[in-house]
Amino acid sequence: MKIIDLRSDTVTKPSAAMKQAMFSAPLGDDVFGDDPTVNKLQSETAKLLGKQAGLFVPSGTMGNQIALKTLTRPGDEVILDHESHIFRYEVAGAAVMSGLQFHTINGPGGIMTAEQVKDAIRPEDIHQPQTALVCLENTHNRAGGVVYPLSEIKKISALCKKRKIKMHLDGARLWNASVASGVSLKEYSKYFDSVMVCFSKGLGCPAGSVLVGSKEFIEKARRNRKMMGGGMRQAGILAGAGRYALKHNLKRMAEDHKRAKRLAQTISQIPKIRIDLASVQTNIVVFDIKQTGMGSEQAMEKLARKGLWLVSFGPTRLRAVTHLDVSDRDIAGAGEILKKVFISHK
Ligand code: TLP
Repeated sequence: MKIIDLRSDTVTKPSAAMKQAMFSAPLGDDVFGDDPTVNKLQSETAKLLGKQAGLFVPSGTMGNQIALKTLTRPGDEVILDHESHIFRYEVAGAAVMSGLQFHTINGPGGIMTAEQVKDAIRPEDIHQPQTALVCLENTHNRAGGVVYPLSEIKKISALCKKRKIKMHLDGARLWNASVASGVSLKEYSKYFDSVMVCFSKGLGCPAGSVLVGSKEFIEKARRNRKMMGGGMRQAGILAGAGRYALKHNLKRMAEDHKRAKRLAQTISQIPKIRIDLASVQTNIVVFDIKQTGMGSEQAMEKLARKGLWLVSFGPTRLRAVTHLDVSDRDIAGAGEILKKVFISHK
């Protein structure tokens, strides 16, 4: 049976051309700083995002955790959305590795407003922790891949500058935000002290993320990367995939976004499924099946039996993600399977 795998954009496999780029990448020992392919990917990414320097890391999670550690001191407080990846999916790493306390905000549709951030900043008071950092996520995964409005980012940045609070961007899918909105990567990054971008999601690489910021920030981050065990040796074999992806897989993301919209349209026509079409702005489709009487686990099992793989985003919420390895035909097929499972279900 053919499987249509929409669990995540992390499931893509490197294409033959990407593998060729990996095989032929010049290599060196990156802990000594002399892998030429890693060095190129770091500087190319930093340039794209308008920052002084970059650091190649094995995963998005490690990139976020290094940024948190580098920008704070133990006992500091970090403001972030209650549905953010850093809060939900990073195994409390910031508490364990950096001694941080999280102050979560329920941002409407994943978007914390400047007003909410302002209310969450701690006053000068010896009883209270110090607010050191605000983290945003763009696109916002659990909110359905929504693009963070630039106007709100600007307001939060102005507030943080005034209060001397640093800002980090989880930009695992910043590429998608930029392709969808037309706002440049540089413009989005300008308001942050550090930005993490992933190569292993919509760009189709097997692994790797890059953290960017000032030279001084990256020097400190390099030490923290070593401490966390993320100093890799001939990592150019992975960075080679990243360099290939920047050239060939960035602009085509608009296709993934079109396919996600098409899938969302089909889902919106299935009675009893709730989907907010306005939230489908990039490559992620989140929908609620509560009224069908089925739970996520049961639905995923039924869908999988017919060849469609999704993930659960809650007891009655499911997520589908389009990516490089998904075709128009797959999207049509996924729509048919969803209709069969949810319309014939009593
Ligand atoms: N997200 C994964 C899962 O962990 C949920 C996915 O399938 O979407 N930031 C954001 C916004 C992410 O969505 C992810 C991965 C990460 C960071 C972490 O990246 P990795 O998996 O490379 O550690």
